[in-house]
Amino acid sequence: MIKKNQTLGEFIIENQKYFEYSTGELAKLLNSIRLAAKVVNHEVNKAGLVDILGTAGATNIQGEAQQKLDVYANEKFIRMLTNREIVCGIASEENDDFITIEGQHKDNKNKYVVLIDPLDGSSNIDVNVSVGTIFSIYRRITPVGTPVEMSDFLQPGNQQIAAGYIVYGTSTMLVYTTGYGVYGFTLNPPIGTYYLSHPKMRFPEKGHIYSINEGNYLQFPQGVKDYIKYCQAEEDDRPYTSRYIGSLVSDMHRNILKGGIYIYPQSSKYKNGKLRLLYECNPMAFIAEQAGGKASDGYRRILDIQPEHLHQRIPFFCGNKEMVERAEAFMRNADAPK
Ligand code: AHM
Ligand code: MG
Repeated sequence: MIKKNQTLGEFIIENQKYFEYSTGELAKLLNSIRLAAKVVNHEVNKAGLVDILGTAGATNIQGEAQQKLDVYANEKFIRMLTNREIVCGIASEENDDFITIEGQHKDNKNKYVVLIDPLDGSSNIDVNVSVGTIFSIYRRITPVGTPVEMSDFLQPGNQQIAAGYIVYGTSTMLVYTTGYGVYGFTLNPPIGTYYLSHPKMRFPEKGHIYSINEGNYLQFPQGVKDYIKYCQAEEDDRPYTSRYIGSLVSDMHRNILKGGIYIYPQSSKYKNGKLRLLYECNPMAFIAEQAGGKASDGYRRILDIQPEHLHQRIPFFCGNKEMVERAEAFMRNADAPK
């Protein structure tokens, strides 16, 4: 039964019966994510106060400067999941390779792997703009009790068991799905408890927001340019509102609640878009579909794409079903022989 103001802990326990393979492991896993998120939230909140701002000097595998808080969040999530011995492998956007959790206890019978973007949008931290964590959970496909392999991580998104995000915004929220709808919980900071505040999150029937980095307009494919012009036209219920935070979690969260489309397309600069299929697009696509929306690379359903490597990028069109379908139609039209 769904009771508003239920705590996340209660909700996870009460609803694990809906989870096909449940043995309590998934509940424990979600619990660890919730705990790590609290710790990271605390650190993100005081980012302006302590000397933790700025780059850590290292660059991640994509050659981007890593912020200190990325490193911090990465360590916290990995440590929380590793110490509690509830997963058999972790892949993080911040690590070149996946982590095998097997050596420490050879009886590791855990079934789940976690893929995580520990702090997405981190270039926004030093200007006090919301950032987020994105996670995705799969059941391993190699035999339990053996070290995980690459194939456990390179599963199409339609195999996800659960996915979610945490938005460190004006309030901190954890939003997740296990394939039975999307539920949002808001953190009450003094008590440190998340309460169910957004049961059964759904995109509104019609969306009126488009979110895209329009500064790159000239680099976009013709279909995207045409769709932007469609959004801006003074016809029917348009022009739509343009809103772009530049923090995927926040842009998606707002669009689910208010109705809109998020696009990070391929461009002359980013041939395959910028976002990562495994850490960003698949979990967001699962959540979007569970909220009645749609996610596509402009042509194909994101969740049906077979990943080829851990840090693969993919163009991303995600939001209200009708808006994504219209954007896809513009892509097809632009490609059609004239
Ligand atoms: P990150 O994983 O390095 O933080 O990059 C992902 C972020 C998304 O949160 C955001 O939507 C996008 O990059 C913004 O990119 P841009 O500044 O090119 O518009
Ligand atoms: Mg990211």
